[in-house]
Amino acid sequence: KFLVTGSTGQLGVQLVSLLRSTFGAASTLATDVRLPTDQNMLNEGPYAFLDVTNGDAVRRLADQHEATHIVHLASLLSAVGEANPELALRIGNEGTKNVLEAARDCEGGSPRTVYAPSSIAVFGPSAGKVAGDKSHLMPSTVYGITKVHLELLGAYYRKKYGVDFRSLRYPGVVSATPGGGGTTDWSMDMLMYARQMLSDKAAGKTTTAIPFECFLKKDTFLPYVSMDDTLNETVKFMSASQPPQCTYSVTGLSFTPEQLHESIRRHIPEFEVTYNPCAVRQKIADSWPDSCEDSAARRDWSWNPAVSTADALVDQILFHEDADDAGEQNLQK
Ligand code: VAH
Repeated sequence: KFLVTGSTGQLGVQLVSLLRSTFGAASTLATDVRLPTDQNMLNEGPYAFLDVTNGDAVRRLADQHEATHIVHLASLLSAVGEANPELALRIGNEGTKNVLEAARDCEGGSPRTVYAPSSIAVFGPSAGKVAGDKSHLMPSTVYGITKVHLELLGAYYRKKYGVDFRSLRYPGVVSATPGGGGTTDWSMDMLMYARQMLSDKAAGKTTTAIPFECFLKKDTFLPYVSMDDTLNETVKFMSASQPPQCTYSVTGLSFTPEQLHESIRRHIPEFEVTYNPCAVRQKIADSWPDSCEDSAARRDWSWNPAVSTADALVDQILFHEDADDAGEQNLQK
C-alpha cells in the first residue's frame, strides 16, 4: 500500500492515478498540503492533508494507511525554490528526513520502502555536458542541494537501518500539464499551447496565431523524459527486487526549444515561437548537463524509455487523449 506525498504536483496527479489503476483504488493514499484541482483524485481513492515538515503526521498517516511504500514527491522545484530558499530547504530536507524516519520506525512491521525522485539538478557545470552516476555533484540551486541531501540521507538509511530507499535522477519530465515552477516547464507550456491550437482548429475557431513565448534561449540543449515513460519506468523500478544502487541517473532524450518547435510545426505549420529568456531560469538551465548517461539503470533494472525523439514525444503528447490512460495501456502490454 502506498502513501504519496506531493500528490497534487505535476508527477503526483498521474502517478497516483496509475498506482490506483494498477494496484487498486484503496492501495494509494494521496496526500498534499492543498486540494487537487481535478476531482478524480478525491473520488477515486483516499486523500488526506499532509505537510511533510510535520514528522508526527507523516508517521501517523503511514501507520494508519498501513503503507508498505512511501512515494515522496513533495518538493519545491528549481526556479520556485530559488525564490523561496528557506521553504525549499525545509520541505526538501526536513520533509525527506521525516519520510525516512517514518519508513525506519515502522509500527511492528519491517521498514517501509521509500521512493523519492532526485533530479539532474544535482549536477552543476563541474559534471560536464554528459552527466551520470559517477559524475561530480555540485548543484547550483537550493533544489539541487535538497536532492543531493535526499540521495545521501537515503543511502545512509538503507545502510544503517535497512530502509529500502530508491531514487531516480529525473531530467525534465514532459507532459502537457501545468508545471510546478521548474526550469524545464517551458516544454510543457509549449505543448499545452500547441494542443490548444489543435483543438481550436478542430472546432473551426480561427485562432489569431499569437506566438508562444519561450523563457529559455532557442538553443538550450537539455535532457528530458516523457511523462508516460516516467510513470511506467518508476512503477517498474519500485516493483523490482532491491537494486544494487540506491540512486540511478536516467534520461529519455535531449532537445532544444527550437527542435521541439520544429517537431510541433510538422502538425501545426503556423505555430510560431518568440524567445524571451528569463535570466534566473536560463542561468539554472545553463548549469545543467546536455544529456545523461543511464547505462547502469539499463543494466540493473532494465530502464527502457519508449520515447527517444522529439517527434515521438510531440506525437504522443499532442494525440494521446489522456497520458495516464496511455500509462495504463503500456503497463498492460
Ligand atoms: C525543474 N522539472 O525544472 C524540474 C526538474 C530537471 C528538472 O527537476 O526544476
